[in-house]
Amino acid sequence: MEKSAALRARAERLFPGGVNSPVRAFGAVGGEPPFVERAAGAYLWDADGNRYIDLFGSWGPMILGHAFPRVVEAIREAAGRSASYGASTAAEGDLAELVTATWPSMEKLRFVSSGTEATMSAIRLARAFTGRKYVVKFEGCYHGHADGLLVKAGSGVATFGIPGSAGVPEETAHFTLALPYNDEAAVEAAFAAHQGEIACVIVEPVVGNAGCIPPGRGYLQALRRITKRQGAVLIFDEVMTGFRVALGGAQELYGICPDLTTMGKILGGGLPCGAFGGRAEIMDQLAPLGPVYQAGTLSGNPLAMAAGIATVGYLREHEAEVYSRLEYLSARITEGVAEAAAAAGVPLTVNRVGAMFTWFFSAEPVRDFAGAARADTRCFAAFHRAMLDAGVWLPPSQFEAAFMSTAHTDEDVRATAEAARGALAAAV
Ligand code: KE4
Repeated sequence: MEKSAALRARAERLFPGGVNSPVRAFGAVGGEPPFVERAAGAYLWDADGNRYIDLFGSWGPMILGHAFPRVVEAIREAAGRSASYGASTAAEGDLAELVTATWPSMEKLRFVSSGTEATMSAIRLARAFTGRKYVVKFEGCYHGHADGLLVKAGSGVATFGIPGSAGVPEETAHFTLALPYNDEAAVEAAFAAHQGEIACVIVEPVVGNAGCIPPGRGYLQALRRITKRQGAVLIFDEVMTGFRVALGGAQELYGICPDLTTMGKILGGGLPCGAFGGRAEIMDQLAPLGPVYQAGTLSGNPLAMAAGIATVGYLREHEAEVYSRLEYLSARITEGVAEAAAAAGVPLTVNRVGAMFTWFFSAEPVRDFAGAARADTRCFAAFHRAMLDAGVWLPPSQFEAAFMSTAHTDEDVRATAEAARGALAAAV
């Protein structure tokens, strides 16, 4: 690990914490994060030549595996025509049509360069459309790092949010209500306490950022019913679930039509790309048509569009094969580790929706953030380190989702279960 160590030493001189995104620093699991030099298919190689089975897939985008030939070729071809123009292109419409063809709620959309931009813009739009200020989010859901979304729950479910990060003014957090997930009564109470004041409800329809937490039966339907009755905008944050849990995302899986949807990750095939979209009457409030300003130098970037068209195009052309393979592999890999945990007498709860899942070190079911927080994070950290040493790279936090790709194989499933048997012995 000497090359990674040298790279880390330099990185720590250049970047706060040596990283360009905090979770990469392994703060939640300890140990020294390897520096990745290349990846192909289901595997990462670090600067010292060690190979890892990749179970976090760049936090979701790499659903076809790394360096998927059709995606690489599309990026290469687009790059030869320049990386960016700052002008409109056919490619933006080509990717948008792939989206609208499989996401009927997306009557109109706009591309941005990250999930954070997508959610930040969708909320501004919802506030303008409704003329209201308050935003409801849920504990354990992460929607990027815009100020108003870095908010923790206040004392009661209907009380105002408190800053979840330094630098977020109380005045900003005041307008965000952070409620418990999977709790319909809490949403009713918030609307009762803030009649006519709540602009939108933003939700991860399947939570990935507390670890994977599926919606309870009828929960998403309740959010749709309540927001419709209250005249509030329902925003599905499908940055992670989009094209992941189904080609049409969680809204296809659970049969819900949100007013706005945010996307990212898989949409750009690994390049910087996000989008927000939904009802045309809401989207048409955006400049230059309407009064809501939103903009981006690299929005609709030609290389991101090319990677997205190649990725989403492949998913559409091979939908049945892709999602049945992801379901098969994800079921087998989660069961394999669960069996190893049972054999080792280690309490483990598996939450999974399609090819996103989490092994919670908890004997209890995990249905909300409070449940996730009861997991044994020390045990998870020991498990993570032992799995990494055994060549399996899990997301470095109990509160993150793991992801499979179509490039993973039965051998990867077997090797992961074998590594888990050893790692679980180390974890207890
Ligand atoms: P980005 O700004 O990181 O592209 O997207 C923010 C975002 C929005 N919505 C959801 C549901 C998300 O999961 C994310 C970002 N996810 C994290 C992983 N949990 C990104 C990894 C990181 O922060 O480094």
